[in-house]
Parts: sequence; structure tokens; C-alpha cells
Amino acid sequence: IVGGNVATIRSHPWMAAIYHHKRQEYFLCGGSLISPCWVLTAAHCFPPDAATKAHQYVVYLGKNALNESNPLTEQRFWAEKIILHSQFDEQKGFNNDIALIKIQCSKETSTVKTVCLPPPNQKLPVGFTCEIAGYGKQGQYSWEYSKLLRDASVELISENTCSQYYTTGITDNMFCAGSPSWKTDACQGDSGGPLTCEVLGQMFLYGIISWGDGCAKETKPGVYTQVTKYNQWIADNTGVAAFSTG
Ligand code: 4AZ
Repeated sequence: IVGGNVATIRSHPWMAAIYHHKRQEYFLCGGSLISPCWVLTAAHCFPPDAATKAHQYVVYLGKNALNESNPLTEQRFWAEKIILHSQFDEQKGFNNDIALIKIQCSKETSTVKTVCLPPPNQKLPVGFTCEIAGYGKQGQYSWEYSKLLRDASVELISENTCSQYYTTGITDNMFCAGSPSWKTDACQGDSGGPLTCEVLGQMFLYGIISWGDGCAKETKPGVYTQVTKYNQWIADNTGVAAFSTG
């Protein structure tokens, strides 16, 4: 996250940290807990054959920092199943950048809680302020990930405006968000993590951090997977209801 603030997991209790477990655990991506047993993330976090190697992946919930473990706040899980969207298009600009991870079901605590899915196809007004969270880089040229969970505010950008910023590759399954000053953005390591918007006092998962040209670059906003296009896909693959208010 560029231009944001240190955040606590209690303010983003659906935040997941996804690791590849080889001889050590390597941090890969963020994710969001959408039901006690399912984490939603980005398909591009995984190699194409990840579904056959789910047991190599680990999910942490309740994590404040990448480099320290806290048994009081954390829950750790092996991935039981990984489902990559079958139309995820790595060549054509990350269309359908969405994936699901099944875990042994988590227990709700003050640091581990599900986020609501918004109703199908619901769109919020342009300029609406939402928040992003992650453990990723604090600047495009930073050497390392933040380690501490951070968050930032971003505003929703219209399809039209975004297609002017990125002249190829913005599909209906994506949307853009950024700050008017171009000072806040998601960055490398934040992928897969949440863009949440508060509606009527509830936090809803509208976006999955997906891609962008660099980080916090002028006229190059962050691009997000439009979660409201995938209610049916999520329901079909998990049985999690299309519209779930925690
Ligand atoms: C990445 O490399 C990445 N500024 C994620 C988000 C953005 C750029 C890069 C958006 O995972």
C-alpha cells in the first residue's frame, strides 16, 4: 500500500495472508475471508497448476505483520482446495482475475471475521471512497514488502475515465480506483487483497486488488476485479450465497 497508514487486523478482520510453503513459507498475496471456510483472492497469485497443488499453500487469518506470528490473533490453515477462474486470462490483461481457496473453517474472533459480498451487479457512484488493505510495498521502487498491515483510501473511477488512462484492456469485469492526488494506491504484494466500501454501516467487498501500471503513478490508477460480476461464480463454487450480509 502506497500513501496509507499502518492498520490493525481488527479493522480488517477478513484480511488473509497467502503463502507458498516450500522449504520455507514465502508470502504471495492478500485475500479476503468471505465465509468461515473460503478465502477470495486473485488468480494471478498462483501458477496455472495450483489447483493440483493446493496443499503447498498456507493461509493466515488475523495477521498484523508478515514477519511475526501472534498466536493470540492468528489462525493458520493449509489450503484444502484452490479454484482459479477457468477464464482467467494472463495474456489478455488479467481478465477474470479471481480465485477461491477452501480452508478448514475458521473461528470468528475479534481479529478474524468474514466480509459481506455486495448484491450482484450493484455499482457504487463514481467518486465513492473505499479502502484497500495489504502487506505490499510502500512505493513502486521499494525493496521489500511493508510487513505491517497497511490501509489507504481510494475513490472509484468511471469506466470511461479509466479506459482513457489505460487505452487497452479495461474489461467489464474490472474497475479502477485511485486518489485525486495519485498519492495512494495498491502495490506489489497487495494483489488478491480487499477493496471494501462501507454502505449503510456495513463493509462490503467490491474489489480484489489486481493490477496497474506501477504504483501511485499519475493517470495510472489501480485496477480491481469487480466482485459483483462473480456472485454466481462464487455461489456455484462454494455455496456461499450471492448476497451475504455478514
Ligand atoms: C502487483 O504487482 C500490483 N497499483 C498490484 C497492484 C498494482 C500494481 C501492481 C496497482 O501485484
